Amino acid sequence: MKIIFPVVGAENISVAYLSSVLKKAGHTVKVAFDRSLFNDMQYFSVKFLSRIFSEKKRMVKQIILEKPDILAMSVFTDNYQWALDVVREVRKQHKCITVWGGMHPTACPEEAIAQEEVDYMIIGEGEAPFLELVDALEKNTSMKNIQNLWYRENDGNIVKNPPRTLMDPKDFPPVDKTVYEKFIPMKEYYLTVTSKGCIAKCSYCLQNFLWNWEKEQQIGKFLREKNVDMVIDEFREMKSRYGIKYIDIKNNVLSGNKQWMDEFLKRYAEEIKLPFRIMGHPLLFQEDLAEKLKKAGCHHIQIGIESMNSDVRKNVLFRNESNEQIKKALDSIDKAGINFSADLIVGLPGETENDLIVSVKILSEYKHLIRASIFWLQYLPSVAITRMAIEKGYIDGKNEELINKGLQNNYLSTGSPMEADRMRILKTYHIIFRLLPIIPQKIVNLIMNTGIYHIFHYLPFQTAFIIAVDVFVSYIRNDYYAKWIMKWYFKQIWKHIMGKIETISE
Ligand code: B12
Ligand code: SF4
Repeated sequence: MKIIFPVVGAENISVAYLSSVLKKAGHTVKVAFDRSLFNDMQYFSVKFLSRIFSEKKRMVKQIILEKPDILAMSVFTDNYQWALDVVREVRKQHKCITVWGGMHPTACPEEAIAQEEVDYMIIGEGEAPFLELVDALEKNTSMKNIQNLWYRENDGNIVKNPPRTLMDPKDFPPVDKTVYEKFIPMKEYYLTVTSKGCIAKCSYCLQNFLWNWEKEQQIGKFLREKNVDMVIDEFREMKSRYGIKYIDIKNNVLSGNKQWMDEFLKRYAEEIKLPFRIMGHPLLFQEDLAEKLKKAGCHHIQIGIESMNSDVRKNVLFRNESNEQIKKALDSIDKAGINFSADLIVGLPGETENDLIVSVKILSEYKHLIRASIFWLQYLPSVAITRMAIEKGYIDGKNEELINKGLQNNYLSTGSPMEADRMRILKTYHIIFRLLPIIPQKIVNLIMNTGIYHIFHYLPFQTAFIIAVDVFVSYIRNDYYAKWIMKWYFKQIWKHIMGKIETISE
């Protein structure tokens, strides 16, 4: 069968996994890519520019020309409306079956299956059930025993097959990166994940939902990691195929296993020898991990701090690390000499301006902080913080509907709805955080103690200013990741102007 996965904004790794399994079984798989510049749900969000640079219509036209049997939608909350729209537009001119999967349908299955754009829906892991579904569609056989599958029968009845056991990480398929060759310059930036699950289950994160759901369904172990051989083999292969120069290991956290990390870092340093970027957690850095990472060539650590108010962290975010542990982690990274970015969430219930001032002052101590990344609290469906916010009346039923329909602003722009005044105050801090990596500590203290920073409150275009500061600071601090994205953006804008945007893979 011919299957097309429409993808928006950034590379979607799930699709690369599913593609390799489907191709191995003899199906034709393509990716239709909508760059969605300036509304990519990943880097920038500037509405009026996104309209100018939209390529969605061109992508839809291309899908129709390809006449797929199946449109396969990999859906997270922020692309849910985009996905519904793509199916509607394609089906106006080409009738095809749709199969939906991914984080949003798994977390909000009732919402998704109620849509007429959804024919079949796979909750949880998709590799085996998708293959079984395609087989059943081809042979016109029963779907009753396909675990993880939900579908609508002719009489409108919804069949909800039970979930299946989670995959053993040894059986994770190889990634099929060929579907992205036309769109992503893999040579400069190779994105990968080597595990599923996490060492934590923070209240605002989808891992919170997955942990509860997988436990309730008793379908297996939450944190699963590929073995070191599999990971090194993947990197070696991609190095020789694409000549990759930089690897971003985007696992929720690098690993939950000290032995794995030791073995991996040793072999990476000997066999791969490329700069790499990882996701860290303060609790991983209580011993000598930072030094080991440095020795292995780690170039950048993205670490979640989220808030320096320990009560908010514990009771609202369900994060158990103490302020001392956070400082110890940052000290060790700074001392090892690895550049790092610190993630913070703004808009948290219970967090005060004073807490933000404390965070600014603490982060200003670190020489190797090259980015303080601000994420706006976005209530995701089916996670603990969202339930808590509903119970406490921070959000009402109407907002819950927006959440489940993917209609909130994402956490790069302004997150879940909040009062305009509060948003303006938080944007003021957003600017300060963004400036931190280029201001000496003494000046930061002066700015914060005298209150001069309040002038940012009166800036007419705070968002534009934030973006400009971001670009400037990324260049001054030589932030490889941010610079790569900007370079890619310029190229895409140029291609758009020249009418040379590609929207369908080979
Ligand atoms: C790597 C990663 C990224 C990478 C790659 C994106 C990607 N989707 O691959 C990058 C950095 C680009 C990214 C960006 C974003 N991400 Co992200 N990302 C992840 C991360 C850490 C791993 C995802 C992954 O690839 N896992 C490996 C794959 C193989 O497993 P999987 O995702 O579970 O996929 C399986 C099933 O879901 C299913 N499946 C998936 N799609 C489909 C489709 C069909 C048809 C079928 C049948 C099955 C199926 O089968 C897959 C294989 O088993 C997850 C957290 C997590 N662990 O899930 C967050 C996560 C998916 N990201 C999230 C978010 C919010 C984003 C952003 C919107 C945020 C942002 N602004 O940065 C952007 C979106 C950008 C974009 N335009 O796509 C959220 C989504 C929450 C939600 N409810 O939607 C997550 C869950 C993290 C969180 N906060 O909780 N992300
Ligand atoms: S540590 Fe990060 S990925 Fe893990 S549960 Fe917390 S927020 Fe999610």
